Amino acid sequence: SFQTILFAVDDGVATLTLNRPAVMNALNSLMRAEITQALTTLDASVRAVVMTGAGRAFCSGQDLTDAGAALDLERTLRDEYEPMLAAVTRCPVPVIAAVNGVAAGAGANLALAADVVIAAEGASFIQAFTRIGLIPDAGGTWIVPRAVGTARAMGMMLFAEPVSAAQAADWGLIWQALPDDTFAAGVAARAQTLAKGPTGAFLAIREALAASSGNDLTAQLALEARLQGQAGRSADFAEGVAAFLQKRPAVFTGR
Ligand code: T3D
Repeated sequence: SFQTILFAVDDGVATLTLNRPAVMNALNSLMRAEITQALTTLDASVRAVVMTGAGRAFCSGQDLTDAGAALDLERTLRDEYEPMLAAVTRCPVPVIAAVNGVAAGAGANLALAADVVIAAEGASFIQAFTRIGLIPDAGGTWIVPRAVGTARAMGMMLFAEPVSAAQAADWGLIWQALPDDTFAAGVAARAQTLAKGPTGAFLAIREALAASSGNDLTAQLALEARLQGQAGRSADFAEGVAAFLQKRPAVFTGR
């Protein structure tokens, strides 16, 4: 079992809760390792992951009590942050970040690495790094400008101000901001939809969108053809078409 996260599976959905609420779920080495381990050893019954935070924050980023001048940031990023982010972006099932409260520094970028980000209205996203003399890491300089454009990315990063959940949704940084009182139910409903959906198609969509910014249209059409070929050979496609013709809901198995 884990020390810095909670991990529970229910009805096809694994919920990974960052669980150091006294420090706003700051990331230390052990938490990075535990997140990586949990996401790379999922049981076959799991068909969606929800990542969230215990207490009033989602995650406050790097634990600044372990930082100090002695910390080799380059090594930590390569050996600990990169595997953690890869475990999210290459997770074998879709990942929802359920941002229950503030997401700061690497905590913001951990959330933004998920396939779908749903935030409670009281939550905010802070590219906090310049407050301590650093640059955004954990993928922030890749993902944020693609989502919101360079002007907004620069503003967020130079000024390190909180961007509210509503503003983040408006800008296209996240999928949705939900009222605090319907947040948990809204996240659970989305997680069930993903857990009962065509997993292979979901992962192929992730792959296609991730590749799109590095491809020209010709290359992207070729990628779509390859991925759609694969989806077309799935049991879920056969079931989807059969269910449509029989006018009943499809029962997808993720195969
Ligand atoms: O290692 C590397 O390779 C470098 C990687 C860097 C990646 C990064 O993430 S750098 C950015 C690190 N994070 C930050 O700079 C954010 C620091 N935290 C904050 O700015 C604020 O705490 C928040 C905006 C997140 C929340 O503010 P607020 O006012 O709601 O709460 P608070 O009172 O500041 O925090 C509550 C407690 O959590 C407090 O402890 P206390 O006083 O009750 O004992 C605070 O010290 C602690 N805490 C919050 N963030 C961190 C933290 N402790 C350690 N590390 C933290 N990041």
